[in-house]
Amino acid sequence: MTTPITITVTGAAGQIGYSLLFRIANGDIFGPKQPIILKMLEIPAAMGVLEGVAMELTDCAFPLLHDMVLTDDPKVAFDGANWAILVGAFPRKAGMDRSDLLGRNAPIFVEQGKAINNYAASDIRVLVVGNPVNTNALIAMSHAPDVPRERFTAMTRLDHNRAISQLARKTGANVADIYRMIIWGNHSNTMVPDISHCRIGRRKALNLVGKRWYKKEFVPTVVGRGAAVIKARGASSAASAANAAIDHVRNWALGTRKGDWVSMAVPSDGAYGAPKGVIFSFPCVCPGDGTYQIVEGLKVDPEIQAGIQATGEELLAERAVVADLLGS
Ligand code: NAX
Repeated sequence: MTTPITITVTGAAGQIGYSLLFRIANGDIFGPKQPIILKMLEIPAAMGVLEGVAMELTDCAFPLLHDMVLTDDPKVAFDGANWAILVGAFPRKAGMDRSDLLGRNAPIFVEQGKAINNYAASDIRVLVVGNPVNTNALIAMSHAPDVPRERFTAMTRLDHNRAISQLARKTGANVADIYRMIIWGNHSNTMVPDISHCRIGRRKALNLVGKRWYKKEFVPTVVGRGAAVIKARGASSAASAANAAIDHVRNWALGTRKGDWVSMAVPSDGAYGAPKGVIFSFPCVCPGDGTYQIVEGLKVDPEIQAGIQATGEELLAERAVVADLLGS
């Protein structure tokens, strides 16, 4: 039998967890032949709810779900983990600004970075979903000095998927025919959705939709989509966020499609004028062996370049807020 993959999910009793766990157990990341061990981390107060989620996972009788571990101890949760999806974080409450949220959530990622360093499997790969994702991933990475830095990533895939869907709706194309979308930078209002390299079949997307639509409709819709979902649903995106996490990990593990790339927030090496030493969303190609490469050599429009600069500055400011909490 194939050796099971151990996947740790934090914040497992939350709303994203409730969509994510069932899809992972169903084989939506690694396919129908790969058994899975799910390790689920929660805070003590949410362990009762997590028990209920685990009961439902049991009741699904997923053939691939080899074992489950429910815990409030990061050591137990990350022990032997091959993949970690860090969803658990405190949500932003009324009156909190971004730096309050950073300060509130940073200690979670200090502790989890250390536990990943000390207990995870040697091939551990990490996706951070809990906000503010880029800087939380930076904090965790900085406390896991024995794990190669490129194993820490943060999620801008929901923004990427939202952007593809908006473009598909506008042009009448199928989402599957849209290639080479980019989200640059921070998963925040400064993110830079970029369609200047997008192709729909053989045609350039920008020629089909025009720059005015891109600026006046597309960018505000993509950037404001999270808030629009909250307004409509009374709760933040959950199933679509879980879906994006699955897309991110699946592509990273099994590869991106030929001729295409995906947006992943990864440690910046200064490519495209992004600041070094932050976790920045770039177009990435994954060959299917658990690695990724930032796409090189793209010509960047001056307005997009200015956006890359601004979102990079925001990430540097976030890093400054948590400077005391960064490890090596
Ligand atoms: P919920 O509040 O429903 O669930 C979060 C769960 O995390 C709770 O059950 C809580 O008990 C748990 N938790 C808190 N601290 C923990 C810790 N130290 N260890 C383990 N678990 C812990 O939030 P949910 O809607 O599931 O969202 C989770 C996170 O995803 C939030 O930070 C949210 O802002 C972020 N999102 C990120 C998105 C992205 O595109 N990157 C989009 C969706 C979402 O907004």
